[in-house]
Amino acid sequence: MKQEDITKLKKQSKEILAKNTYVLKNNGKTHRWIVPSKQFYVHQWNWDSATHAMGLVHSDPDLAIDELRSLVRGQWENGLIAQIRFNPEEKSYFPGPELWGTEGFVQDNVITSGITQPPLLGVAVSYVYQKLQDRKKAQEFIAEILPRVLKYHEFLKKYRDPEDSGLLTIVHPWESGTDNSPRFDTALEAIKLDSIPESVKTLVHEQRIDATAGDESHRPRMHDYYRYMHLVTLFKKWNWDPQKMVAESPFANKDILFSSLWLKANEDLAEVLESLERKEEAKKLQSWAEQTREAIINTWDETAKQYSDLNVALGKKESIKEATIATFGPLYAKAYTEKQYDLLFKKLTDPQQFYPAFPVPSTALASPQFDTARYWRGPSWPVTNMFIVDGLSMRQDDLQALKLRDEILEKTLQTVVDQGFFEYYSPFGEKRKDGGLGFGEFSWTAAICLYLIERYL
Ligand code: 9WN
Repeated sequence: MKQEDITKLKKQSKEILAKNTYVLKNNGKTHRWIVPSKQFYVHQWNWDSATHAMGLVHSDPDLAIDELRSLVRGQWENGLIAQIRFNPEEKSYFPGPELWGTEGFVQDNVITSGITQPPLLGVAVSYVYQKLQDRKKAQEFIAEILPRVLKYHEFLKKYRDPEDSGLLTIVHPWESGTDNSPRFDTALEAIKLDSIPESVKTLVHEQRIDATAGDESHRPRMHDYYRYMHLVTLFKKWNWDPQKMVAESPFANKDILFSSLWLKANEDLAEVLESLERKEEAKKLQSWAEQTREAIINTWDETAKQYSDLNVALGKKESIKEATIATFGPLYAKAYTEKQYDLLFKKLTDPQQFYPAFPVPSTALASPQFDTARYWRGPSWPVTNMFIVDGLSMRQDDLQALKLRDEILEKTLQTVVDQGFFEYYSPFGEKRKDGGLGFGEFSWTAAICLYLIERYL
């Protein structure tokens, strides 16, 4: 990459993150957090924030700390750190705070949604702790944040892996972070549209704004949204009972990507605990990580040559064979046998599946469900590329892996230079008239550029 492009990318990334930062003064305290994009996502999102902090720690460490501090501030009594922490000054996202019925769980005046997102937070906390140059600040940061993150991990282990299998259950596609992925289609179709109350459909019709704020062909379809809101309405009726949500939700998925991030977060946090001489806690997290590693490896499907999610809704146990980006999550967590790695590598570099002009598409090109523009059904995303780049780079003596890493890294950064800071991009590298796909001026695209440049260039 040209040095001038790198310099420009860094400058623009910082500007986008600054522009998307909110400052709120409350009871004499100042709170700051970053929204994903002012064009639509005007609140704070869990796994987005983790990437924001990882990108910012090198250039604005105080903002990186504030970002994580603000996210964990809304932690529930039971340990949940939610998918969305709502911004009291903004009304324009659907479903907004008034639709979740979570007021009873509010801590410190922060209203949140009632579900979670992939647990990248632990990875971010460890990374920020490690990279903070001011070590006194690092110790204060970790003393403040670590108890909350550990409590969140206790929540996830207790409620999302009640059978102690090592694989974590998500109860809503939004919890996967890859919301509209075709790997959820069959499970969602089992929720019959005529079983969804008319009031829910009307609400979606009247209030859904993403498809008008953005391009409808990039967003989920109406029937997906009916089901998304149906699940929210059910959980609200169950007063967000975490046990019931897993046992009785018509959508429950043992998710490979979510579990991979869980594994990586546990290992990274175990290292932090180890360095703090908290050996017993470190051992516990390390053993959770090992258990998950083995469980992920065991989901390998020899025919599809990939890891498989498991539909566990209402007592089912159906292995999901859709070819999506989720199968590369284990690269990031080093959860593979060497034989599996070789097959994964082959899949990743196959131009018919996952290696078009701008890899890595969120759904295999050959899948009948592939769609160039609709979110998580085909487009390439910087966040999943970051996992793959980091995952390949863990293979220290493997020249082939490192070469591929450099190529994906370069293509990711170059695409942002050529098309701007979008939410996602066409895997064929084509540019639309205004740039990439989804919403623009996107924070994690900016943060991931900063992180990748800092780590690899
Ligand atoms: C629902 C904020 C979030 C990301 C998700 C992405 C999208 C929300 C939406 O935006 O999801 O959580 O309304 O579409 O799928 O990964 O965290 O950027």
